[in-house]
Amino acid sequence: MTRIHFLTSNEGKVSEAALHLEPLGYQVVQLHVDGIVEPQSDDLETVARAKIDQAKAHLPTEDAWILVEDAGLFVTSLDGFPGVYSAYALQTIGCAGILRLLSHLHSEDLKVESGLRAAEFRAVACLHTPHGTMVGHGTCPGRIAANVDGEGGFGFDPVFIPRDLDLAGQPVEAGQQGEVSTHGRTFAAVDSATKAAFSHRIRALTDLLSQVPSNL
Ligand code: ITT
Repeated sequence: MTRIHFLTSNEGKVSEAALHLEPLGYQVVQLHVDGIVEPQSDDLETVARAKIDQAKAHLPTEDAWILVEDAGLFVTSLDGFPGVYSAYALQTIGCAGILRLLSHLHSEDLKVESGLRAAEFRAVACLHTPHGTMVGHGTCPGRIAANVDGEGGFGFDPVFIPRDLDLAGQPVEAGQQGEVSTHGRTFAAVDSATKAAFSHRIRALTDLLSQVPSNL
């Protein structure tokens, strides 16, 4: 099994990555490095690459594979906020704060897949190997729930409802019904295998792995 050192402070991200990568033959271990600085940037890839560059000085072994994955929640009617500031927004205003920021919307808009509540999770995964650095991107379109819902997951999961998926696993248009659905429940109200079918993180990792040469 190839071991992947996942540089992150977030155990929820490690569990989701491990659930996906271990059946594919990768062992995922969490890597803690003190003093990693996130640059001020409005671009997830810039942040992920900067973290990889800093981590290179702390490789557990010379040929280690290091994974960084940066994600954020982008709310359309808030011009993409919290986006790259998601970690800070979660610590300060939290899920309830996101709901408050949208509380001026008409109550009818809470019921339907309203464009006003549209949001998406985005993730960029960056893998450093001795053979080069690869980057994968993933998104998960959806909307912000009317209320906090569910006990599972982490971060903004309790306020995010993903769009349904079609038979090919692709998100359908906003407001359309698909073959795969959380039936209006948030990511925090479904099990981890269900979240994985929709997840920006899993999409970013899949994109990333498609670039890893098969002879490595
Ligand atoms: P590291 O940077 O140490 O990896 P982090 O928790 O800060 O950990 P991100 O920068 O990727 O991770 O995420 C920014 C915020 O967005 C953070 O508060 C997460 O909890 C939240 N977030 C990321 N992915 C999420 C997901 O799948 N579901 C819910 N919230 C998520």
